[in-house]
Amino acid sequence: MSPKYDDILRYEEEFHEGEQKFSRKERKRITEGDRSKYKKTDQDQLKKNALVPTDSESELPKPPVGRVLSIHPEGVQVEYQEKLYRCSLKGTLKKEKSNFKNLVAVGDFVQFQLRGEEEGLIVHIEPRKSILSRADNLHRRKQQLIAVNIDQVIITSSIHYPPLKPFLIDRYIIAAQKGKMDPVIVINKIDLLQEDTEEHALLLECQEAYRALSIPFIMISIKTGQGVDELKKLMQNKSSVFSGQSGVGKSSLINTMTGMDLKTGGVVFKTFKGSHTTTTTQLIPLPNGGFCIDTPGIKSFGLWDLEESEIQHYFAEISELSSQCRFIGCSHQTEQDCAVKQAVEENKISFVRFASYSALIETVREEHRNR
Ligand SMILES: Nc1nc2c(ncn2[C@@H]2O[C@H](COP(=O)(O)OP(=O)(O)OP(=O)(O)O)[C@@H](O)[C@H]2O)c(=O)[nH]1
Ligand SMILES: [Mg+2]
Ligand SMILES: [Zn+2]
Repeated sequence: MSPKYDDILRYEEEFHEGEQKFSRKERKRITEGDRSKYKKTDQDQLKKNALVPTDSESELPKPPVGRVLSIHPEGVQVEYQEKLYRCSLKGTLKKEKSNFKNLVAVGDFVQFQLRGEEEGLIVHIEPRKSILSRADNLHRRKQQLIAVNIDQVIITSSIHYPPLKPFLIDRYIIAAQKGKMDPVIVINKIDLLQEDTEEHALLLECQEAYRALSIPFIMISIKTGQGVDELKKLMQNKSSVFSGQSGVGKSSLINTMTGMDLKTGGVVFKTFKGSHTTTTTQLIPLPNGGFCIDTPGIKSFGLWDLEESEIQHYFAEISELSSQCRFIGCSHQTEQDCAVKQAVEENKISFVRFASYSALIETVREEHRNR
């Protein structure tokens, strides 16, 4: 690997939980709602309630289906017909076996039973059409859901504070595609870019590589307004989740897009890292149709359930050439007569993408060794 980007191509830091953990006391408060038995009088009350349509065949009330906007220690915030409900999760849902660390996520469509004017009990989670998740640090075999039922992942990075991390971008692309969403790459704080620097060269290399793969690559700045309209257009009538490290400007961008006033934070002077300003994931309607989701910054992004043989599939420019390698199933690492390594040397494949691919192969092998 060329030493030119050595300083920039670091990507793996310790895991960060992201969302604040619920204390035991808070958890107890959330689950309290589950214990009370569903009384007959409640059923009658529900039938009378205009919110609940009646199924004419069974005469049983059909619970309304709302959407999860955010999740708090006090409960799950569900929106239904422009009204907000504070919901808890039915006990039986918690007992269902799943690969997920969290059962319900922002963007979920949920059936809930009314438990008063503004309260409800979630009894069913509708099937999800897409899932953005990452590996949980403690239980690597479990996924932590970030957001669900969304169209695209806005992979948010910045040019400085924190610096651009192509390895992280590539992990996000895989997570997006695995989870059935389109990736969109946004490089924020472009006003801080200095011409003819190492960062500039890296940025141009990334731009060329991702555009060749037909992945939108938007350079943007909330200070100068560059790229803002381009992103707005891409987000219109779609649901998008902003994800990336702390301090890259996710909340600032959402404020610019929506005219909202989400809290934004500075960067820790000593480390140039963000200060983890956003602490909860939330779904926000867009003024001209569509939704966006703000998420807390992540420190690293572990991919869930990724096999070595699968990795190449996510690097189209690499898999395209592999039929020309001498060995079938060449991993393009130490093998002889490797067409991919040759292409990297000839600058036909981006060196940054290849470095990222190789790092992923190494990570997955390492994980297998530790299993
Ligand atoms: N120079 C410059 N600074 C920006 C830009 N966008 C955001 N910032 C600054 O970057 C800092 C972090 O912005 P936030 O929007 O809080 O970042 P975030 O990604 O939401 O961070 P977390 O909530 O911690 O994950 C703030 O001080 C913003 O003013 C930009 O385009 N240019
Ligand atoms: Mg934020
Ligand atoms: Zn090869």
